[in-house]
Amino acid sequence: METQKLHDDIIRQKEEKDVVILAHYYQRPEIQAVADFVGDSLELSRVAASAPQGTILFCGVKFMAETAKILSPDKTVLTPYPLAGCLLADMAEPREVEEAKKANPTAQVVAYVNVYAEIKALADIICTSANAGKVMEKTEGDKILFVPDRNLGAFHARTMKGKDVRLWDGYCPIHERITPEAIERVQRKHPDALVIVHPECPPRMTEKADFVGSTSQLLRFVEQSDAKCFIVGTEEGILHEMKKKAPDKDFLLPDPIPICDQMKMITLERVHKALKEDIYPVIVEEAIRAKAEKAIRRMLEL
Ligand code: CIZ
Repeated sequence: METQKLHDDIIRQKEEKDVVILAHYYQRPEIQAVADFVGDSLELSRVAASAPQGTILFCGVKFMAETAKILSPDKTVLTPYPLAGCLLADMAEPREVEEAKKANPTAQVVAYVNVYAEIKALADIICTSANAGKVMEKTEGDKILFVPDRNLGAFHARTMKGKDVRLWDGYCPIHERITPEAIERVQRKHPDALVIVHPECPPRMTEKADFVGSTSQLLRFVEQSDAKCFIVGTEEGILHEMKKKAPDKDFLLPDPIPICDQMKMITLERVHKALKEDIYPVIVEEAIRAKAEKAIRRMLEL
């Protein structure tokens, strides 16, 4: 089916079947175009929990759809493609985290939302890239085991006074390649552009950037800034929403362009099929779900 027909059929079906479609900022533009809400993983999970529809079709990677299911256990959460994972989330295995907890019995485990349900269940508290600093600061005790993103953890550990922060050795391979060199190749032709990057980028990049923030913080920044041109150091899908929020501004990407193949596994054809056939339901074992929910709720209470 051609793109326009798929689009129209998805809109018709979701209304007929009373399904809400949620899409992450890193999704393809045509997926964002059929979504009822576009946001970061936590914003979308909150929307999922309060949505009147009984079925949520979550267009994002596995840990995001799982987070929605953890917060909305009584709803059906569907993912258009269950194999869309996260290379960063894959870097923390439950057994390894259990061992690290045993080796650091007094540490509070702060897990970035970019982990699978089993790791969320092992954590004391969850954080997002928008609130990691606040969560770390408010965590009880003076020792933190931060899982799994060493770059996000290091970015906030710098300003953490009196806390011993142990960083897991994980990273997002897409953000890891956003380096000062990747920015400079673009900056040569656009010397006046502001450099704004995600905290998953390596420290030598975040140290040099004009602004560092999560997806929602980057979006707010470009809307409010007086600058007219930005080099955006995060997954390229964000540009779709940036252009909507600030249509009179210019947005450039590092060289090479940061593209997450996992995010891009969600296609219009797969969304169409998922809606038509009511596939694939996200399942999280109840014992794990309940523990993971506790760690997420602790963050929400802060
Ligand atoms: O939590 C999210 O949605 C991700 C992956 C990043 C962000 O900055 O929002």
